[in-house]
Amino acid sequence: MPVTTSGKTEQSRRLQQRAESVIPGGVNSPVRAFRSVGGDPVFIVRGKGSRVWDADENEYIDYIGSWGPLLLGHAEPAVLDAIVGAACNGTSFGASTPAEADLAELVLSAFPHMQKVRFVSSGTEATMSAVRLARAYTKRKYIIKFEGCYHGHADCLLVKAGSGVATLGIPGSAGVPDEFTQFTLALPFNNLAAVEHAFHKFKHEIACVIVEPVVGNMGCVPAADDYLVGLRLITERERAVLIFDEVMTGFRLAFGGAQELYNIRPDLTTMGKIIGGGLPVGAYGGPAEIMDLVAPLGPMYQAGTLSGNPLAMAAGCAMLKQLRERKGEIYPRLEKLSGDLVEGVAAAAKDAGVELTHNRVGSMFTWFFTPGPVTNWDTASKSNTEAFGKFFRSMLDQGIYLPPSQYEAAFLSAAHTEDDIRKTIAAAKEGFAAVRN
Ligand code: KE4
Repeated sequence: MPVTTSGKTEQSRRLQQRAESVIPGGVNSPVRAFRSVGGDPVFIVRGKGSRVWDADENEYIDYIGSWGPLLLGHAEPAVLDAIVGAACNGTSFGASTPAEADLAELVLSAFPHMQKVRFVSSGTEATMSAVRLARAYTKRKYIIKFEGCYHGHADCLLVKAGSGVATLGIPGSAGVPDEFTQFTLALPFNNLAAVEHAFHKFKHEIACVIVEPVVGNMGCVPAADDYLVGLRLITERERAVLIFDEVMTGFRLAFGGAQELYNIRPDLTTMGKIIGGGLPVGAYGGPAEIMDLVAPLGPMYQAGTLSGNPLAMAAGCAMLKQLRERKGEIYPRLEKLSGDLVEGVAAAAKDAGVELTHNRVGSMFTWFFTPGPVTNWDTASKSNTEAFGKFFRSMLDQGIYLPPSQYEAAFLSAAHTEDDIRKTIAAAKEGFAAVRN
């Protein structure tokens, strides 16, 4: 199916001006503002499969996929049917519904290390709650996170964070008193010696280590060999909680997420994105020994008006049932198509004489405008973001919608086709020419 772009942007520009008058920056999440790539944000009006259309009727091959949730592509029929069916019975009750245990059982079937799971409405809520739970369980104060990793915008985690914080080049956030982050240790990713040093210095005071097992939020950065095993061994020895933040990787890298792919058992797992099928769902889970500390069973409080919302549960169940039934087809296809795409674009960069390195795990990937290798924030942040901006805008003009930041992962869906990949590689050749000029 051809990608049709009118090149017009008047409607999106008009909508942006209107939005800016009533919403900070005209956006409800900063990365959508295109601040690091320049130009006007596009306003999307609909999506289907691998494609989205903006207010000026430009069509795009979409590699954002709502920042990860849409592993099956936009407007997946089974998910839509589930949402409509649930909505006909009402939208929210503030009471327990059968669908919550339906989704919980589906999640636990894919993550056997988890005995119980609690649903919330965002990844931020999931990680914030998991850190609170780790502190309650260990009765310790300090937490370890890694530079360039992003775990949502809870105060204690907005330290040297990736994603939109890195995109905007801000150290953390205004409004977070030093006292709120004094117990947060931000260490370099892929460096076990730094973790050992921290545990030596703060012996018996560190509640948890929270990590993206494959980082998406400084761009895609895989863990070095034995790094995750190292974190597991150190946290077991030190009796600290290991939290795998699988908000992005859960159900994306495998049906059982990164912990299946790398065969590592974390203590707690946080999730989001895919488990909501595009509706607001987050989750945190782990062994009953830890999870039973969560109110009303235990003293660790966490709550939410729309937690377990019936429409979100229905969408999540439909999504995960599709993945469970089709995983033998979906994950190998994602691996093949993603590999063809990432290698094809990298070859185009080489032909154009543009310095580029690429990281990919399954269907999440990033092309970094730096010679590389990119293994942590220090190396990722050496990327030429001006060159990335030129490439992004050229690709957008050609109907290819990449994440509007060098420090974000791009995503492929099961709805993408070989023809989408061919078109994207062809567009990249022009994109690299734009970078050269
Ligand atoms: P949310 O609160 O945005 O649902 O989830 C926070 C979060 C937690 N953990 C990981 C690993 C995440 O990637 C995220 C959110 N991801 C970003 C994309 N890099 C969301 C996009 C945005 O901020 O608009």
